[in-house]
Amino acid sequence: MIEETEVSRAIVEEAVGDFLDCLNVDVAIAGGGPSGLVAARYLAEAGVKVALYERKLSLGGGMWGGGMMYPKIVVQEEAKGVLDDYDIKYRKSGKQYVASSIESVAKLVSKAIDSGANLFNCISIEDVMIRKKRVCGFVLNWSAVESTGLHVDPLAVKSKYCVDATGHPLEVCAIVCDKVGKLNTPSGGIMGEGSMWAELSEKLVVENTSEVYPGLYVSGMAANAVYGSPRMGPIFGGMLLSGKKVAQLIAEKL
Ligand code: 48H
Repeated sequence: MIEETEVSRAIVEEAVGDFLDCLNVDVAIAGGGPSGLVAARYLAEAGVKVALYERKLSLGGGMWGGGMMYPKIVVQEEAKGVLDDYDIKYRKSGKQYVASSIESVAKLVSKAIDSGANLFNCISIEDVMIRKKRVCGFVLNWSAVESTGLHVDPLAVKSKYCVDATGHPLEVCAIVCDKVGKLNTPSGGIMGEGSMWAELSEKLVVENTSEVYPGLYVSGMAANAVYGSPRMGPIFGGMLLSGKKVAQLIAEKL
């Protein structure tokens, strides 16, 4: 027999337990697109306690839509090993590889979960905490609060390192830049995303994956947007490699 109030209790108790378990983590990631999901998986596999917060109902970010909603992504030779590591099927097409965007998202999410990373959806990062000139956690709220514009105060989680994996709008870097005025970029600020140049962009997104303020790393499209590098269209190798790199950089420091 199913008792409705027992269903309610089970859901609330479990969900609150998961939230409480992540009040203090090693790494908190903003954004559950490909770079954030890959970072979460490799960090968790390295024994790091990681929590990822995604604003939307579904994780996967801009990967679902492939190229102009044709549900395919392209990955270059350098990142083929990451596809293999996720058991994502692909076909060679010219010099590159093509995979299903839907299968890719499903497997990125699945492997992140299997690795032990804690994934939260429907939560938006709306601010950061900074102590002694170092980012030390996220301030978060339900996305529904954000989208309805209700005046509801947020809650906070602490972490040794934070990652901005919020994609094009690079939201966390923008907040930090606004609060402290200076990032570790050539201009000291957010340099803005350049127009499309796939080959250069794919190289730079990995190079740009770095600590942009003490305690705050940037990965994926946000890394190119903060450093003024170009966009690349539906090529996702750089996102996968950037997620892997940010995980390695942080794991080495912990
Ligand atoms: C919580 C947030 C917040 C917030 C945003 O856009 P994404 O897919 O980002 P990446 O860098 O992993 O991948 C980029 C790729 O999808 C892409 O856009 C490419 C390759 N573009 C090339 C081109 O030329 O256009 O995912 C970011 C995620 C999204 O799911 C957002 O909903 C989420 O972050 N997010 N989550 N709190 N404040 N802001």
